[in-house]
Amino acid sequence: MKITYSPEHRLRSAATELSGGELVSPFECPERMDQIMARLAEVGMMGIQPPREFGLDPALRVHDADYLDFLATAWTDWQAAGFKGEAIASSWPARRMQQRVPRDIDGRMGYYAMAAETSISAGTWEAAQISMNVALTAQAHVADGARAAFALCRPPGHHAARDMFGGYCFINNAAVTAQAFIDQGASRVAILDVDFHHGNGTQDIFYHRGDVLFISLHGAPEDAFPHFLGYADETGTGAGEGANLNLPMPPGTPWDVWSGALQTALDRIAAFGAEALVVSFGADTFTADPISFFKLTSDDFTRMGERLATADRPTVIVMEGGYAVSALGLNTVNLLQGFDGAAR
Ligand code: Q9C
Ligand code: ZN
Repeated sequence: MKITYSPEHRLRSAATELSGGELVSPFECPERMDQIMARLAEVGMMGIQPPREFGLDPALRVHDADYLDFLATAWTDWQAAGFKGEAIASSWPARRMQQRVPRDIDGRMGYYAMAAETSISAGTWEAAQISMNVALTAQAHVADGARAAFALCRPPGHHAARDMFGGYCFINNAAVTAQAFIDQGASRVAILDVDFHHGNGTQDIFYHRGDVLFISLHGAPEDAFPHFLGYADETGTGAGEGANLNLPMPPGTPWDVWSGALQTALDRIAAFGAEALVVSFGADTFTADPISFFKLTSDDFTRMGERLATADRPTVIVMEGGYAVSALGLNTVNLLQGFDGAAR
């Protein structure tokens, strides 16, 4: 398994997350990567590659230009407005309101945010671009013939839509990766999202397209963030009809139920005839995750890796969430070892 990583993820070091009416230290923190890097060293998974520079063109293939311009300038504009804290959205173009981009930075924050927990801070935009480069470098390894690669991305990406940030995400690394396969000539690519949360951003980006199959296993929207997308009846539209599959599950879901949904997903990927597989991997399905409600064990992540390998496609695994920080290294590396042990 090729692994790509940059220590420059630390440029994303927000001080605040809005959680339960308080500003808390963010769940999505730099220490997450330290735990994974330490476990990789412990098991002797070495030869970790730094990212190459790809510029902004790959991001522009799945995000709107005005959205990326906003991300590039939001922190500067927020500071120029004289605000003391990190940039946090507080008003939205909600039901029966105008969907027009305001001039004021407070208004633009709300226009481009899909949730308020995620602050924009110094270095966020730089880290998001580096995270995308980490994913694209892994994609290049697989495009060059590697069986699989792991992109140790931070910040994560799957909640980032065509024109929205939130859920700790800014650039959709998995979407950029899938689009890179398409732009290099693949006619069908599958994205399998096994993060606890629904990959609303990835679904949004590919909902109208038949060339990218999106499948998500996640906490049901009635009970879990992002709350407003991820229902089973969202099946795609136009050319994308039938190329979106949501498999929501209730609180307390254990491996024997979750793995049944995984098999449904793998069967669909085989039937679709995907030429490459992008896995949005979050370890927040773990039983001790502080913000999630599935019941997977550390050993279940080994089984998950084994099962993902049975898809038998060139595979890029992209890091998304996982907030039980002290177990994150074990759980993530279990997944990689499970995959490597079963891959042909
Ligand atoms: N009080 C990812 O796993 N809501 N994002 C948190 C906590 C946002 C998760 C509520 C969760 C976002 C990539
Ligand atoms: Zn998640």
